Amino acid sequence: MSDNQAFVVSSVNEEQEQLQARFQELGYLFFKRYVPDATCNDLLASLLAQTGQQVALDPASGLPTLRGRPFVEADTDWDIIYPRIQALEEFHGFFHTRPMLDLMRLVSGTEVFVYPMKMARISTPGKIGYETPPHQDAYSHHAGPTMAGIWVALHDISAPMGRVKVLPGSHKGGVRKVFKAAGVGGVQCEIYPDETCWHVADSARGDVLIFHSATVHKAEPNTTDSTVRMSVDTRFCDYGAPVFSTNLEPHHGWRIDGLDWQRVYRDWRHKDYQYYWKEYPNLF
Ligand SMILES: O=C(O)CCC(=O)C(=O)O
Repeated sequence: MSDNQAFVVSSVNEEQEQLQARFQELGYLFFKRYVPDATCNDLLASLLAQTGQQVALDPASGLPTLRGRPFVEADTDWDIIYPRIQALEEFHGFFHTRPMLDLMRLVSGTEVFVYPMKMARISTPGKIGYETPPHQDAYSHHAGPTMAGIWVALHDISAPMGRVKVLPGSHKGGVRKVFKAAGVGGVQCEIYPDETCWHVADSARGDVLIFHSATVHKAEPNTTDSTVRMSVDTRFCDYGAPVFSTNLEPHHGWRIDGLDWQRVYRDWRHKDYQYYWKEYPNLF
């Protein structure tokens, strides 16, 4: 039984103390249309261009549409597409742009460190049961309390497309036991019987969700016939907080042959965001 409630919407025009208090209370902040349409469209087009037409923009709906076989993270098709996406300079650079950094600083109240690992999510239909199970990033990224996730909708996302939902206030109980699970990440955390109220909402293109490292969150299944949900996310923390070594790799670099920074950086035009963490003072 679930009694979902809508995300509480935050605005960058609110007082910083108010935003931070809400973040500490709910464990997340949801900002409507923070990222401009043009930025989302360009990034989405670049991601789609790496799929070899397996996912393409439907001219009628303007939404990514599955043209080939369904796939999920770590499937053969995904393993071919994902290294190409990881190699995109604009995908990595996006999280280092001024507006994105400003938003992270607003929530943190201090200078931030953006994790090198950047994630792109491609949730296709036809893969029910493999969606991201409930988990806490504090466990999966070995991170402390100032780490947070920042997730961006690259197009409008409605319920059947597989939205991301959070368990409000769940960060207050610390890091939970985990169990093996099907789906992205392979583990799920314990959910207590009284935890039936998730916060979730349809997203518009450019909506941003920021969630505390211990906030339980998960993805809904994509139950559409052909629409694909695409979003991007990364992690950040207060500058100087400890960052675990696994976060310094390209996402899935640990299991896809040749997916390393050398490969990722091969065709980049600038060096600004290459190996920028090497000087970071608190890696472990
Ligand atoms: O977008 C998704 O499907 C999953 C996002 C997520 O769980 C995360 O960023 O940790």
